[in-house]
This record gives sequence, structure tokens and C-alpha cells, in this order.
Amino acid sequence: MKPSERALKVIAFEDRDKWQGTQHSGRMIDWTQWKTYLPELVCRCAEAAWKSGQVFFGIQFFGECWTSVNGNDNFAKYGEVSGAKRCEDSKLNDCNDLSTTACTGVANMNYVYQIVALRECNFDKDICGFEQDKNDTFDWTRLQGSTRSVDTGPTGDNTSGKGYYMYIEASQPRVQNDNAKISHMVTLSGQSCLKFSYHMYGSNIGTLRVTLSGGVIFEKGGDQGNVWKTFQTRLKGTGSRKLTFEGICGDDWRGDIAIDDVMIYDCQV
Ligand SMILES: [Ca+2]
Ligand SMILES: [Ca+2]
Repeated sequence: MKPSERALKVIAFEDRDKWQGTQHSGRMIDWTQWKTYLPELVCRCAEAAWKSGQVFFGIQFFGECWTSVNGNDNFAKYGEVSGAKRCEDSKLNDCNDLSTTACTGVANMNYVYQIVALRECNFDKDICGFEQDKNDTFDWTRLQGSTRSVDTGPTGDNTSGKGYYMYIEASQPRVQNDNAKISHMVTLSGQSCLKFSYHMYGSNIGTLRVTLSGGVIFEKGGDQGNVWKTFQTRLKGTGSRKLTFEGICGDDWRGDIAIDDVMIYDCQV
């Protein structure tokens, strides 16, 4: 494939010893720990793509992470390369489209990954690929039934009353202004809307803040009653954004904040 037709044109970083000098990550391919090195490389590359707002990224030549400012469009345009393909997994076996393990391309060959954008999550089965933030005080918890404190938190989820939801537990060791964030990549169509349900019951409720790539789209503080409420809003723009739910603790333990039934969907004007 000619470089001009490459779907992912930009090398984000490489672990291959100063390839063209500027993009070296400071780390080297670890052939002795290849089995653990490769999945870890895929994660680092996914993070680099995520940070630049891309959902496509590729691993090439065993230790290179490729992405592109136009990768989403380019990959849709050019798709897969035809002809000889060579990609290998962490046991150096051949990979294909159906491989479920981490894979890399050999020289001049991207093995392309797609970060799956959120469409709908009711938290009943799992957390749908939401990521717990590490640069906060604590984590959101997935729970079924009542939270462990009385006079705060829901007694069941919003979906059916019997399923799971996510919440921040405000009891000890939490103190005021402790925060927990979970995020998911979303893809905006230009007609996208966000809908989610929240439960903010208790005399010490702090704040629930929802951001889209940093911009605040919802913020509410204090007791909202012992009920699930639903919020919906239009999301302007197109392309990839990072949707983040941030729960912030109030001034005492009656401050459990819960969310459920998060949905990104197309809404006509
Ligand atoms: Ca649920
Ligand atoms: Ca966290």
C-alpha cells in the first residue's frame, strides 16, 4: 500500500529504537516478555488514539503504534488492504480478523483495532467498556439492590428495579469533594442525543457532573428526592468524544449518587 493510501498515516510512538528519531517512546520491544508486552503495547496505543479523539489505531512492525488525525475517515474509505497479509499474535501465530487476542502487523503492515463507541448501557451485564479514571480519588461501583447506607442511594436500578446500576459510595473513608470518574468514547453523528437516568437521594448529596471531552453538559448538586430521574440533551458536532460521569462526595455519608441506562441515539430535530 502506498503511504498516501495508508489508512493510519501517523506514527504515534514506537518502541523500536529511535525510528526516525522523534517518536521513540523511551521503551523497547520486550522480546523476552513478548506475551505480556504485546497486549500492554495495544493498551498504550489505544490510550494514545483515545487521547487524540481517534477510534482506529494500528500496531505495526511488532512495536509501532499508528493512528491518524483522519484515521476514522480514511479507514472507512480504504478499508483493508488486499493481497498478502501478515499479522501475528502474542505467541507469534498468524492473526486474522477473527482473532480475539492482541495482534501486531509485521513490517509495513498495520493490524487495525477499533475502539467501540458507546451506544447503550444499562449496567445489568457489565459496565459496557466504561473506564474507571485513575486521576481521581476513588472508583464507581456496580451494584444491585440497595446501597449499604440508609437514607441515601436507590433501592433498585432504573432499568427493571432488579438489575444493576453504577454509584458512588459516600460512606467512610470518603470525605467531602472526593471524586470518581468513569468514561467511554462516543461517536457523534451530528444528530446525536444523550439520555441517562440518575438517582441523587440523601441529605449530604454532592454533585453529579457529566462532561463531553471536557465541556460540562450536565451538573446537579444536592438532594433530588428518592426517585430515578431522566435527563436528555442534544450533543452537538460529529466525530469522537469522551463522555465522562463524575460523582463528587458531599459533606457526609448520606451522599450516594447513582446512574443507569446511559444511551447515545439519533434524535431528529
Ligand atoms: Ca440497570
Ligand atoms: Ca477512579
